[in-house]
Amino acid sequence: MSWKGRVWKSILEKRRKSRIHFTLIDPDKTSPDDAENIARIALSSGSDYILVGGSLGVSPEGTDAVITAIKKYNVPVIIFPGALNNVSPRADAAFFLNIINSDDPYYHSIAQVQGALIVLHHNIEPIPTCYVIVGYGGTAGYIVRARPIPYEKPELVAAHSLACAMMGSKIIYLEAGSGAPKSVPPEAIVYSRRLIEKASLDVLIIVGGGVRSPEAARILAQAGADGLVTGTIAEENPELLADIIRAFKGD
Ligand code: 1GP
Repeated sequence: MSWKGRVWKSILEKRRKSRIHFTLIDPDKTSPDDAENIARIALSSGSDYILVGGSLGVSPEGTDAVITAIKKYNVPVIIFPGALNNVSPRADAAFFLNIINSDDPYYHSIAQVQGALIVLHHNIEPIPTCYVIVGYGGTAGYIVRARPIPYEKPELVAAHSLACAMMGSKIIYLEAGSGAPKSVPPEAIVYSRRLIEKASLDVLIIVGGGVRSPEAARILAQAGADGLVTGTIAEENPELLADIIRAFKGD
């Protein structure tokens, strides 16, 4: 079954019932066989969507092969592009990114202009997403020339989130970077939510990077995150994934 054109609607429907978990698979680090295995574990652990993307070494062929393997399961696959070579016609949807704290104009307009035509021609559902890089930032932060917002400045994260919401993003993705030593601070979510509600705007806040324990996931949920993205844990400690998802969803 194709999810094309129905992914955003399904995210909203799912959120009405529960918080949402996304499993990130990096086609550079994961073979198609491993991707299929991770997707199976993720879905049986309660994950809702598979994100596919990476910042380095990702080829169009590798992305296609990984998505084809995941598509054995009836799960929406969303591209989370590190670059245009992540955009695959096999994907159902794409986080169409505005990297709000990149210092590089390429990531504010040219990448979107180039990507828009590819997304349209491949009939991929675009989900306008504002990407806010906090603290560690990781490889993604380095590659996109982000100026990561210090962990100690949650009010600055919130000001970015408010701007994202005012510019019409449907999702705000607060990113500490894959493998970050600590996740985005919970205050950043609390303050973001407060400002966005004050402005009477409606946007989902998802958070990712460095979440390795149920306790860390619970703290982010209690702070008001709508969605959690994890990547590394499914590769390194898949037996922990179900507990992390349960803690985040509050089941
Ligand atoms: C990276 O936020 C994601 O974009 C996932 O990070 O690999 O640390 O779970 P982890």
